[in-house]
Amino acid sequence: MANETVFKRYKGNPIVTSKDVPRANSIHNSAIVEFDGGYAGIFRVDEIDFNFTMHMGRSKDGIKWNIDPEPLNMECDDPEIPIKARTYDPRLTKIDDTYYFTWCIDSPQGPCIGLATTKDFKVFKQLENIMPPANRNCVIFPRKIDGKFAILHRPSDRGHTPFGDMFYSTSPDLKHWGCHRFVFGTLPNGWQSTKIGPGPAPIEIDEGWLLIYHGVWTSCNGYLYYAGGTILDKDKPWKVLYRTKDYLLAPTEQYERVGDVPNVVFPSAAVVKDNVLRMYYGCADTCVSIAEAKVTDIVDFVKNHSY
Ligand code: BMA
Repeated sequence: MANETVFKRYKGNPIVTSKDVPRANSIHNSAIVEFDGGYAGIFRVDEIDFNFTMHMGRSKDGIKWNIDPEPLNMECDDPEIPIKARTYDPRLTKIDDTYYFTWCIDSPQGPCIGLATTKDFKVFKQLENIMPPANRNCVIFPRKIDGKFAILHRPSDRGHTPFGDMFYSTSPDLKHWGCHRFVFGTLPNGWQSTKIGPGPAPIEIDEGWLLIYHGVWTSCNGYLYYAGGTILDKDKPWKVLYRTKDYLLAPTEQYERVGDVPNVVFPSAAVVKDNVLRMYYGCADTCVSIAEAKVTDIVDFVKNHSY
């Protein structure tokens, strides 16, 4: 396939389309983890009335999915926390026996970041929102760092955000977030020149944290989304050790080129098994696909194709 650098696309892509949920206009940018001998997913479903909802999905092999026709329900002890608005772009992280789930909420004051936990993918407990508006991308690290929960996130605006840098923040209790550190921003003249944002939960490797992120550039016809890679310092993850000059994946296939938002690959989940990383990514805001690469090959690529 065209322009493959380190990732190889699955021949059966896309693996999830609007056919998988009755009221779906499109299903894309979704979160997937290994769970209970198989896989669990929280799928972004843009419905036919253009409400954006999140639906639970289950799969034995991570490729063929059964997705609930109805959006998932969350419990919350404080009625002031849930905001009735469109929800989208979930990310999932496992810490110990709990799955932490962040997503974007189109609140009346602008996009903000929600947080919920689940242990069984049946009961979801919504907690305090992690970030107030405007912030559109957030993912939690898979373990505490220096004794605190840690996130990467991307402050934004109320619209389609023609800018965007990545920040690191920590919390002792998932309620109070601070110690904000700039991680990295855009770079001129290329696929990551308009904005960047965190993708799947960072993966711990010997050298630090491997983070797959999205980078966006603006052509005369609008935004194009690419996947890039970076290695962050293990103890101080706001320090960037390597960052790709060449992209890891670009929209080149028909299902990435053509859709509701053309020319988008949006990495949103990664499952690692036996040194193979399977990346789940949204395609053209229309469907979900997968691509695989050895973790060691991705790390080598990031190191050897960096600034
Ligand atoms: C994300 C979302 C989408 C958007 C997409 C590209 O940040 O906000 O609505 O179209 O980027 O997949």
